[in-house]
Amino acid sequence: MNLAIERVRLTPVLVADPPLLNTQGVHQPYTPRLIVEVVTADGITGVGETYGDTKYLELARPLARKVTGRRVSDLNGLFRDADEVAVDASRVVGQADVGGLRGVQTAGKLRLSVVSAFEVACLDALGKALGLPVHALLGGKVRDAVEYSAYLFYKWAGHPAGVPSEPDDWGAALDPAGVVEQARKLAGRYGFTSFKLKGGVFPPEEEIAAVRALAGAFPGRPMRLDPNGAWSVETSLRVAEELGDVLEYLEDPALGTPAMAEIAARTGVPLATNMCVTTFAEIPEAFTRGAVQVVLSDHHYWGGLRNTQHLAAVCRAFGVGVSMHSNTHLGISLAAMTHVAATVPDLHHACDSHYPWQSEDVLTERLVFEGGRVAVPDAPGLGVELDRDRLAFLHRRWLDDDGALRDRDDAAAMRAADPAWVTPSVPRW
Ligand code: GKR
Ligand code: MG
Repeated sequence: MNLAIERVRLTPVLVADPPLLNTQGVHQPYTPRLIVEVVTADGITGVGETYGDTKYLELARPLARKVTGRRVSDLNGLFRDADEVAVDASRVVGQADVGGLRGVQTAGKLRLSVVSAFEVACLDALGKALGLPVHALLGGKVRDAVEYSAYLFYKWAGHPAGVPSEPDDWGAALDPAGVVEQARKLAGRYGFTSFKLKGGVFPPEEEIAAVRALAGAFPGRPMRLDPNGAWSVETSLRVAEELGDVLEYLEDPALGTPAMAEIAARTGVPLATNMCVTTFAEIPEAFTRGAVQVVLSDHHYWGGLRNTQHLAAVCRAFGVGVSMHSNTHLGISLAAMTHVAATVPDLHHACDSHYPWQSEDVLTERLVFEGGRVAVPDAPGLGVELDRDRLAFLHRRWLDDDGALRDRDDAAAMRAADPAWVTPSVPRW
């Protein structure tokens, strides 16, 4: 068996995305993702996926050259290669994470976000070579299906007039009734039984009313509200007080570990984050200050599936819960999330996924939610197959773009509807 990587294919794509609102603006009509394929000397292809903005692509190209010849089983070597790839400092120093709302930006985190797709692709190839599913390479699944929550967004019916986009059938959701209707559709189509509302869009009173309406429509079901750090400490405490009886957790109510620690000290409502703990370096302060009770891992920026397992082990040691964050993604990443989530014993919260919002994919068969769960694939590798025609189609869209959409910018997308829009300063309320 020759497991050496003979070549790496990088395919940036633009994927249709509905007009989902967040505190910085609105999703672009098409969002960039990067598909990574590693091909072994034996002709086995493994696939991975990560963020597709220019800064990720710029780093993926030299890494692709560097890993050629390395065996897909040599994951430690792969990470050493990534450490040696230079990062353009202008890509990380002092730049706000405009589109992603994913916490600090460091060179290390950028590298991890890129190498994670290579790691997943290597595991996929290795699994195919050995006839084993990825979860088996990670130690074996402890569950047969992984639970996901309904990820609710305030949303327009469509992108602004004149902006090229794909239509969607979800309708608008701009008030409590609209949010409940969206939740009913998501629950009806996919069987979700817990609900997360992306907040930070409207004044807190309106978002409190929406969560109350959800709790009324789905009594006893876990609810989450995530304003991406848009609130002050006092506002966060007020929301916690008003929704404490229905919230499973409040997610990133305010920005930064000190603010989160203060809120945590003054409320019994658990706090979750994918913003103040996004790297191992941020753990000591946050955990010793009791700032967060649940860390939402994202295998892309935490650096892959094994690092996600390491994070889960650290969380376990500190009695902190772990679950999963999501950003716009395709089926390759959903499969990767599902494999690793299946191996984490202490996963007690349904994971996030944007996948229901993605009408397009690069797979021959979409992954399926049943009863809010994705069955853990037992086929070799990730258990997914690339649809080359779809990949080519979405890549062609990326090639044809004049550059306007290749770097996700939710504030710029918002300006198509509101030319005066600027990214709100935080705390917004
Ligand atoms: O997709 O608009 C969005 C989200 O706000 C996303 O960018 C966040 O990273 O979903 C994420 C979160 O939980 O903060
Ligand atoms: Mg979040």
